[in-house]
Amino acid sequence: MKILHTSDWHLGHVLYGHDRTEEQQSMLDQMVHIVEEQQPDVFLLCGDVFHTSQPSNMTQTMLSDALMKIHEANPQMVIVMTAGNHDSPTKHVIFQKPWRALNVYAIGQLKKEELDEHIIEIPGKGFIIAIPHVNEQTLPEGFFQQLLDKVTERNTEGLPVVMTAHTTVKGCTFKCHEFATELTVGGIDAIQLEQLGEGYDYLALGHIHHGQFVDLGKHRARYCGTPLPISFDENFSHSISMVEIDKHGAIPTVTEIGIHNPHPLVTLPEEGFAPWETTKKLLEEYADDDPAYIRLNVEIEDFQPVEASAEAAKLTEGKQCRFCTLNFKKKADNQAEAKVLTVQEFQAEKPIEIAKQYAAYEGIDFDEEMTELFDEVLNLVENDTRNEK
Ligand SMILES: [Mn+2]
Repeated sequence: MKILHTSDWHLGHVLYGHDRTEEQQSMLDQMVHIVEEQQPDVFLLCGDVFHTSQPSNMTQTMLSDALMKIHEANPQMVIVMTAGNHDSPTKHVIFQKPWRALNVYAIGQLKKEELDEHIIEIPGKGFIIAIPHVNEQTLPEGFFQQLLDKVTERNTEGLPVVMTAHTTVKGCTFKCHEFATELTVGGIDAIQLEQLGEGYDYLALGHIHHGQFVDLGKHRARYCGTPLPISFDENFSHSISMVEIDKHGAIPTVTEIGIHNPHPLVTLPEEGFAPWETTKKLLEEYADDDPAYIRLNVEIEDFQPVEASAEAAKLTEGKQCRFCTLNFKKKADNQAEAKVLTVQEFQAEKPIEIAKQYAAYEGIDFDEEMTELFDEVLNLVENDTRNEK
């Protein structure tokens, strides 16, 4: 079975007030072309079809036109489209019935009582267990395993089994997401991969925008990532994943097919931060005919430069690029922040606090890992001192 795995299209996404229809249309055209060339058996769109639960009329038309073309590029292909946390689960299924005429299965909500609604059998090819974004709290115990067991029962020919999910799996790379922690990304709490059950040959994941395998070495569970960057922090390559599985139990082969973005998201300077005058110069020198969205990373001494946004916008006049936003970072003023301690104060201070002050003075980020390492060293030293006594 050959599967095209994609997710997180976020159609209708607007970047700092700039309309992205042109890029999104280009991405959809590339999808049609890939289907035409690759002729997959299944096309999986694993959630976050739209950026908002209230997409505009134009955005909805863009999706239905694209589905039509994707279908025409390979009419036998089964298209499975699940709702993500950005989609409205009820709006997602409005055209569920007419879409079936195009071989499209739209899955919006969890059907606890009608498990078969989630199982799509492709005769002689394989099984798809299609699960949209689900709320962990309301999920019945062992739901995923229940579905997998049901398919195992039906799968007498030993055909490949593929499951979809739109969620955060513990241990994945999520750095491109704002306000994310190990425990929650994009408003979805991380769950253990094991909670999604056992018995699938490939788990097609959506939600995390950085493409990656989440079970290193096994190559069975994967985020395909966004085909177009949604934020400036998604500064990695964007693609769809072409997955091939011979039979049930076989290891899938995954090939990434790149999606070209005609309007790349560019940060100036490329690495780190630079003073305002330097950043302005970089923007001024940016190629006139290079269509891109620009973010400026500016290092400041004390105050943000007055009218910086207006000045940056003015510098892009006559250029193809569009100015989006400024990121300010204060230059670490080490001397001023250093605290002077008396001998008594120094002796009363905990070693970790002194280490933290030293790190701040040197401009070193004293993070969780540093704290752990410091505790380890401190333990060793304390043990040694005790032994010597
Ligand atoms: Mn998303």
